[in-house]
Amino acid sequence: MSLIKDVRIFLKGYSVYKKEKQTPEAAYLSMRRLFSKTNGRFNNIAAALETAFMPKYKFDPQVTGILGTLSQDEIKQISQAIRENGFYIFPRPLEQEKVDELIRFARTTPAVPRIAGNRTPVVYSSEQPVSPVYDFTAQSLFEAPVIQSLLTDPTALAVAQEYLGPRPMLDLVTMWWSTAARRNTDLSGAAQLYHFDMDRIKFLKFFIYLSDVDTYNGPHCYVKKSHRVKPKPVRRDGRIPDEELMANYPAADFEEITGKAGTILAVDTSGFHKGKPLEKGERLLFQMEFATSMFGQNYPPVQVTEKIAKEFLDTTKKYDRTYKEILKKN
Ligand SMILES: O=C(O)CCC(=O)C(=O)O
Ligand SMILES: [Fe+2]
Repeated sequence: MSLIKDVRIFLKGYSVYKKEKQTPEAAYLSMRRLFSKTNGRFNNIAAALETAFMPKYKFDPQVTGILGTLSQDEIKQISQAIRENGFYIFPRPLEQEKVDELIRFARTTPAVPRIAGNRTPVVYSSEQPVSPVYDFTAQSLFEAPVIQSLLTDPTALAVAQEYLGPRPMLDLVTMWWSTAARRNTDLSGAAQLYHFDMDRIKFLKFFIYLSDVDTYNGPHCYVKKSHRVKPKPVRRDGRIPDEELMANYPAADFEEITGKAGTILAVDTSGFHKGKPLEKGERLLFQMEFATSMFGQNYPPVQVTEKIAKEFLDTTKKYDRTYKEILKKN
Protein backbone atom coordinates (compact mmCIF):
# COMPACT_ATOMS: atom_id res chain seq x y z
CA MET A 1 0.00 0.00 0.00
CA SER A 2 1.28 3.49 -0.78
CA LEU A 3 2.34 5.86 1.94
CA ILE A 4 -0.29 8.41 0.97
CA LYS A 5 -3.02 5.81 1.12
CA ASP A 6 -1.91 4.70 4.60
CA VAL A 7 -1.87 8.32 5.78
CA ARG A 8 -5.38 8.80 4.44
CA ILE A 9 -6.70 5.68 6.17
CA PHE A 10 -4.95 6.73 9.36
CA LEU A 11 -6.47 10.22 9.33
CA LYS A 12 -9.94 8.91 8.66
CA GLY A 13 -9.57 6.33 11.42
CA TYR A 14 -8.19 8.93 13.81
CA SER A 15 -11.33 11.03 13.49
CA VAL A 16 -13.43 7.92 14.16
CA TYR A 17 -11.32 7.28 17.26
CA LYS A 18 -11.84 10.87 18.48
CA LYS A 19 -15.59 10.45 18.20
CA GLU A 20 -16.13 6.86 19.26
CA LYS A 21 -13.04 6.05 21.36
CA GLN A 22 -12.60 2.98 19.21
CA THR A 23 -9.99 2.64 16.48
CA PRO A 24 -10.96 1.03 13.18
CA GLU A 25 -8.69 -1.97 12.59
CA ALA A 26 -7.60 -0.70 9.15
CA ALA A 27 -6.39 2.61 10.61
CA TYR A 28 -4.46 0.83 13.35
CA LEU A 29 -2.75 -1.35 10.73
CA SER A 30 -1.92 1.73 8.65
CA MET A 31 -0.23 3.27 11.68
CA ARG A 32 1.86 0.11 12.14
CA ARG A 33 2.93 0.21 8.51
CA LEU A 34 3.67 3.94 8.60
CA PHE A 35 5.93 3.46 11.61
CA SER A 36 8.14 1.05 9.66
CA LYS A 37 7.93 2.87 6.35
CA THR A 38 9.00 6.20 7.84
CA ASN A 39 11.44 4.80 10.39
CA GLY A 40 9.30 6.20 13.20
CA ARG A 41 9.06 9.74 11.87
CA PHE A 42 5.36 9.43 11.17
CA ASN A 43 4.66 8.64 14.81
CA ASN A 44 6.65 11.59 16.09
CA ILE A 45 4.72 13.94 13.84
CA ALA A 46 1.34 12.36 14.64
CA ALA A 47 2.06 12.48 18.39
CA ALA A 48 3.08 16.13 18.17
CA LEU A 49 -0.08 17.00 16.23
CA GLU A 50 -2.53 15.04 18.35
CA THR A 51 -1.28 16.71 21.52
CA ALA A 52 -0.52 20.20 20.22
CA PHE A 53 -1.70 22.91 22.61
CA MET A 54 -2.61 20.31 25.23
CA PRO A 55 -1.74 21.61 28.70
CA LYS A 56 0.56 19.58 30.91
CA TYR A 57 0.02 18.50 34.49
CA LYS A 58 1.75 20.80 36.95
CA PHE A 59 3.91 18.86 39.38
CA ASP A 60 5.66 20.22 42.47
CA PRO A 61 9.34 21.12 42.04
CA GLN A 62 10.11 17.88 43.92
CA VAL A 63 7.90 14.89 43.14
CA THR A 64 7.88 11.96 45.55
CA GLY A 65 6.68 8.44 44.78
CA ILE A 66 7.80 4.97 43.75
CA LEU A 67 10.78 6.39 41.86
CA GLY A 68 12.02 8.30 44.92
CA THR A 69 12.06 12.09 45.20
CA LEU A 70 12.78 13.63 41.83
CA SER A 71 13.53 17.23 40.96
CA GLN A 72 12.35 18.63 37.64
CA ASP A 73 15.94 18.40 36.41
CA GLU A 74 16.18 14.74 37.33
CA ILE A 75 12.90 14.03 35.55
CA LYS A 76 14.32 15.70 32.44
CA GLN A 77 17.54 13.69 32.71
CA ILE A 78 15.63 10.40 32.98
CA SER A 79 13.51 11.29 29.98
CA GLN A 80 16.64 12.27 28.07
CA ALA A 81 18.25 8.92 28.89
CA ILE A 82 15.19 7.09 27.55
CA ARG A 83 15.27 9.25 24.45
CA GLU A 84 18.93 8.37 23.97
CA ASN A 85 18.99 4.64 24.77
CA GLY A 86 15.36 3.55 24.70
CA PHE A 87 15.26 2.57 28.36
CA TYR A 88 16.26 3.62 31.85
CA ILE A 89 16.93 1.52 34.94
CA PHE A 90 15.94 3.37 38.10
CA PRO A 91 18.64 3.21 40.77
CA ARG A 92 16.12 2.73 43.56
CA PRO A 93 13.96 -0.38 43.80
CA LEU A 94 10.27 -0.36 44.65
CA GLU A 95 9.85 -0.34 48.42
CA GLN A 96 9.87 -3.84 49.92
CA GLU A 97 6.40 -3.51 51.43
CA LYS A 98 4.86 -2.94 48.00
CA VAL A 99 6.92 -5.74 46.45
CA ASP A 100 5.64 -8.13 49.14
CA GLU A 101 2.07 -6.99 48.65
CA LEU A 102 2.29 -7.47 44.87
CA ILE A 103 3.72 -10.96 45.33
CA ARG A 104 0.94 -11.78 47.79
CA PHE A 105 -1.57 -10.63 45.15
CA ALA A 106 0.11 -12.76 42.48
CA ARG A 107 0.10 -15.86 44.70
CA THR A 108 -3.57 -15.58 45.62
CA THR A 109 -5.32 -14.18 42.54
CA PRO A 110 -6.23 -16.47 39.63
CA ALA A 111 -4.27 -15.85 36.42
CA VAL A 112 -5.03 -17.01 32.89
CA PRO A 113 -2.61 -19.52 31.32
CA ARG A 114 -1.51 -18.15 27.92
CA ILE A 115 -1.73 -21.46 26.17
CA ALA A 116 -3.96 -22.93 23.49
CA GLY A 117 -6.83 -25.06 24.75
CA ASN A 118 -7.02 -24.25 28.43
CA ARG A 119 -7.65 -20.66 29.43
CA THR A 120 -9.27 -21.41 32.79
CA PRO A 121 -7.82 -19.03 35.41
CA VAL A 122 -5.77 -20.71 38.13
CA VAL A 123 -3.88 -19.55 41.18
CA TYR A 124 -0.27 -19.87 40.05
CA SER A 125 1.93 -22.37 41.81
CA SER A 126 5.67 -22.68 41.22
CA GLU A 127 5.34 -26.47 41.32
CA GLN A 128 4.96 -27.80 37.80
CA PRO A 129 3.63 -24.84 35.83
CA VAL A 130 2.15 -25.97 32.51
CA SER A 131 2.06 -22.67 30.62
CA PRO A 132 4.98 -20.41 29.66
CA VAL A 133 2.91 -17.39 30.72
CA TYR A 134 0.09 -16.72 33.23
CA ASP A 135 -1.65 -13.38 32.76
CA PHE A 136 -3.60 -11.44 35.37
CA THR A 137 -6.68 -9.68 34.06
CA ALA A 138 -6.67 -5.89 33.97
CA GLN A 139 -9.86 -5.93 36.03
CA SER A 140 -8.26 -7.89 38.89
CA LEU A 141 -5.20 -5.62 38.78
CA PHE A 142 -7.25 -2.42 39.03
CA GLU A 143 -9.12 -3.82 42.03
CA ALA A 144 -5.92 -4.30 44.08
CA PRO A 145 -5.10 -1.30 46.33
CA VAL A 146 -1.33 -1.75 45.95
CA ILE A 147 -1.68 -1.61 42.17
CA GLN A 148 -3.98 1.41 42.39
CA SER A 149 -1.13 3.18 44.18
CA LEU A 150 1.26 2.37 41.31
CA LEU A 151 -1.20 3.51 38.64
CA THR A 152 -1.57 6.94 40.22
CA ASP A 153 2.06 7.35 41.21
CA PRO A 154 3.09 10.97 40.57
CA THR A 155 6.74 10.18 39.79
CA ALA A 156 5.77 7.68 37.07
CA LEU A 157 3.24 10.17 35.68
CA ALA A 158 5.81 12.97 35.70
CA VAL A 159 8.38 10.85 33.83
CA ALA A 160 5.76 9.68 31.32
CA GLN A 161 4.60 13.25 30.69
CA GLU A 162 8.15 14.48 30.25
CA TYR A 163 8.90 11.71 27.75
CA LEU A 164 5.62 11.72 25.83
CA GLY A 165 4.89 15.45 25.79
CA PRO A 166 1.25 15.79 26.78
CA ARG A 167 -0.70 14.69 29.83
CA PRO A 168 -0.21 10.95 29.38
CA MET A 169 -3.01 8.40 29.15
CA LEU A 170 -2.74 5.15 31.06
CA ASP A 171 -3.48 2.67 28.30
CA LEU A 172 -2.39 -0.78 29.48
CA VAL A 173 -1.88 -2.50 32.82
CA THR A 174 -0.59 -6.06 32.90
CA MET A 175 1.18 -8.48 35.17
CA TRP A 176 2.24 -12.00 34.42
CA TRP A 177 4.26 -14.97 35.52
CA SER A 178 6.70 -16.41 32.97
CA THR A 179 7.98 -19.94 33.41
CA ALA A 180 10.29 -22.40 31.70
CA ALA A 181 7.33 -24.70 30.89
CA ARG A 182 6.99 -25.65 27.22
CA ARG A 183 9.95 -23.53 26.33
CA ASN A 184 10.71 -23.42 22.63
CA THR A 185 7.07 -24.09 21.80
CA ASP A 186 5.57 -20.64 21.46
CA LEU A 187 8.20 -18.02 22.02
CA SER A 188 6.41 -15.60 19.75
CA GLY A 189 3.12 -15.63 21.65
CA ALA A 190 5.02 -15.19 24.90
CA ALA A 191 6.90 -12.15 23.45
CA GLN A 192 10.16 -14.06 23.83
CA LEU A 193 11.41 -13.32 20.31
CA TYR A 194 12.68 -9.84 19.41
CA HIS A 195 9.96 -7.48 18.22
CA PHE A 196 8.86 -3.91 18.64
CA ASP A 197 5.48 -2.87 20.03
CA MET A 198 3.28 -0.54 18.02
CA ASP A 199 -0.10 -0.60 19.73
CA ARG A 200 -0.15 3.18 20.15
CA ILE A 201 1.30 6.20 18.36
CA LYS A 202 3.80 6.93 21.13
CA PHE A 203 4.08 5.22 24.48
CA LEU A 204 6.27 4.39 27.45
CA LYS A 205 6.20 1.26 29.59
CA PHE A 206 7.18 0.86 33.21
CA PHE A 207 8.29 -2.63 34.15
CA ILE A 208 8.69 -3.76 37.74
CA TYR A 209 10.46 -7.04 38.44
CA LEU A 210 8.76 -8.86 41.29
CA SER A 211 11.14 -11.77 41.40
CA ASP A 212 14.93 -11.68 41.31
CA VAL A 213 15.81 -11.85 37.63
CA ASP A 214 19.10 -13.32 36.42
CA THR A 215 20.21 -14.58 33.02
CA TYR A 216 18.27 -17.85 33.43
CA ASN A 217 14.80 -16.73 34.42
CA GLY A 218 13.81 -14.34 31.70
CA PRO A 219 15.57 -10.98 31.85
CA HIS A 220 14.09 -8.26 29.68
CA CYS A 221 16.37 -7.80 26.67
CA TYR A 222 16.62 -4.53 24.76
CA VAL A 223 18.66 -3.41 21.77
CA LYS A 224 20.00 -0.02 22.80
CA LYS A 225 18.93 2.93 20.65
CA SER A 226 16.83 0.68 18.40
CA HIS A 227 13.75 2.82 19.12
CA ARG A 228 15.50 5.48 17.01
CA VAL A 229 17.59 3.46 14.62
CA LYS A 230 16.28 0.51 12.64
CA PRO A 231 18.53 -0.57 9.77
CA LYS A 232 16.55 -1.27 6.62
CA PRO A 233 16.84 -5.08 6.65
CA VAL A 234 15.12 -5.32 10.06
CA ARG A 235 12.70 -2.43 9.63
CA ARG A 236 9.60 -4.58 9.53
CA ASP A 237 6.74 -5.64 11.77
CA GLY A 238 6.64 -9.12 13.30
CA ARG A 239 9.13 -11.26 15.18
CA ILE A 240 12.79 -11.07 14.20
CA PRO A 241 15.31 -13.87 14.85
CA ASP A 242 18.24 -12.97 17.16
CA GLU A 243 20.79 -13.75 14.43
CA GLU A 244 19.23 -11.25 12.07
CA LEU A 245 19.27 -8.48 14.65
CA MET A 246 22.82 -9.38 15.62
CA ALA A 247 23.88 -8.90 12.03
CA ASN A 248 22.40 -5.38 12.10
CA TYR A 249 23.38 -3.95 15.50
CA PRO A 250 26.72 -3.89 17.33
CA ALA A 251 27.06 -6.64 19.95
CA ALA A 252 27.58 -3.99 22.65
CA ASP A 253 24.04 -2.66 22.09
CA PHE A 254 22.34 -5.88 23.21
CA GLU A 255 21.34 -5.35 26.82
CA GLU A 256 20.13 -8.11 29.09
CA ILE A 257 18.56 -6.41 32.09
CA THR A 258 18.89 -8.46 35.27
CA GLY A 259 17.92 -7.19 38.69
CA LYS A 260 16.51 -7.96 42.11
CA ALA A 261 12.81 -8.02 42.85
CA GLY A 262 11.69 -4.40 42.96
CA THR A 263 13.84 -3.24 40.04
CA ILE A 264 11.97 -0.61 38.02
CA LEU A 265 12.61 0.11 34.33
CA ALA A 266 11.11 2.62 31.94
CA VAL A 267 11.22 1.30 28.39
CA ASP A 268 10.20 2.67 25.01
CA THR A 269 9.32 -0.69 23.49
CA SER A 270 9.04 0.74 19.99
CA GLY A 271 12.67 -0.41 20.03
CA PHE A 272 13.58 -4.08 19.67
CA HIS A 273 13.03 -6.06 22.85
CA LYS A 274 11.98 -9.44 24.18
CA GLY A 275 11.73 -11.42 27.36
CA LYS A 276 14.58 -13.91 27.22
CA PRO A 277 13.17 -17.45 27.17
CA LEU A 278 13.49 -18.96 30.64
CA GLU A 279 15.82 -21.86 31.21
CA LYS A 280 14.60 -22.39 34.74
CA GLY A 281 12.61 -20.81 37.52
CA GLU A 282 9.99 -18.15 37.01
CA ARG A 283 9.64 -14.42 36.61
CA LEU A 284 6.88 -12.18 37.92
CA LEU A 285 6.55 -8.82 36.24
CA PHE A 286 4.22 -5.85 36.62
CA GLN A 287 3.80 -3.46 33.74
CA MET A 288 1.95 -0.20 33.14
CA GLU A 289 2.00 1.74 29.91
CA PHE A 290 1.30 5.40 29.22
CA ALA A 291 0.60 6.77 25.76
CA THR A 292 -0.18 10.01 23.96
CA SER A 293 -3.66 8.67 23.18
CA MET A 294 -5.62 5.43 23.06
CA PHE A 295 -5.59 5.38 19.26
CA GLY A 296 -4.50 1.91 18.15
CA GLN A 297 -5.25 -1.47 19.64
CA ASN A 298 -8.75 -1.66 21.18
CA TYR A 299 -8.69 -3.24 24.61
CA PRO A 300 -11.85 -3.61 26.70
CA PRO A 301 -12.01 -0.91 29.39
CA VAL A 302 -11.89 -1.73 33.08
CA GLN A 303 -15.26 -1.59 34.85
CA VAL A 304 -15.55 0.65 37.86
CA THR A 305 -16.85 -1.89 40.39
CA GLU A 306 -17.34 -1.50 44.14
CA LYS A 307 -13.93 -3.17 44.54
CA ILE A 308 -12.24 -0.11 43.14
CA ALA A 309 -11.44 2.12 46.10
CA LYS A 310 -13.02 5.54 46.37
CA GLU A 311 -9.63 7.13 47.23
CA PHE A 312 -8.25 5.76 43.99
CA LEU A 313 -11.14 7.15 41.97
CA ASP A 314 -10.71 10.52 43.67
CA THR A 315 -7.04 10.58 42.68
CA THR A 316 -7.89 9.64 39.10
CA LYS A 317 -10.02 12.79 38.94
CA LYS A 318 -6.94 14.86 39.68
CA TYR A 319 -5.33 13.50 36.52
CA ASP A 320 -8.46 13.57 34.37
CA ARG A 321 -7.04 12.71 30.96
CA THR A 322 -4.89 9.84 32.21
CA TYR A 323 -7.69 7.51 33.25
CA LYS A 324 -10.74 8.67 31.37
CA GLU A 325 -10.65 6.10 28.58
CA ILE A 326 -9.31 3.08 30.44
CA LEU A 327 -11.97 3.22 33.18
CA LYS A 328 -15.59 2.61 32.34
CA LYS A 329 -18.18 3.88 34.78
CA ASN A 330 -21.55 2.18 34.78
O1 LIG B 1 8.74 -10.20 28.85
C1 LIG B 1 9.40 -9.21 28.54
O2 LIG B 1 10.43 -8.86 29.15
C2 LIG B 1 8.97 -8.38 27.36
C3 LIG B 1 7.52 -8.43 27.13
C4 LIG B 1 7.11 -7.55 26.00
O3 LIG B 1 7.44 -7.74 24.88
C5 LIG B 1 6.28 -6.37 26.28
O4 LIG B 1 5.81 -6.20 27.41
O5 LIG B 1 6.06 -5.57 25.37
FE1 LIG C 1 6.73 -6.21 23.51
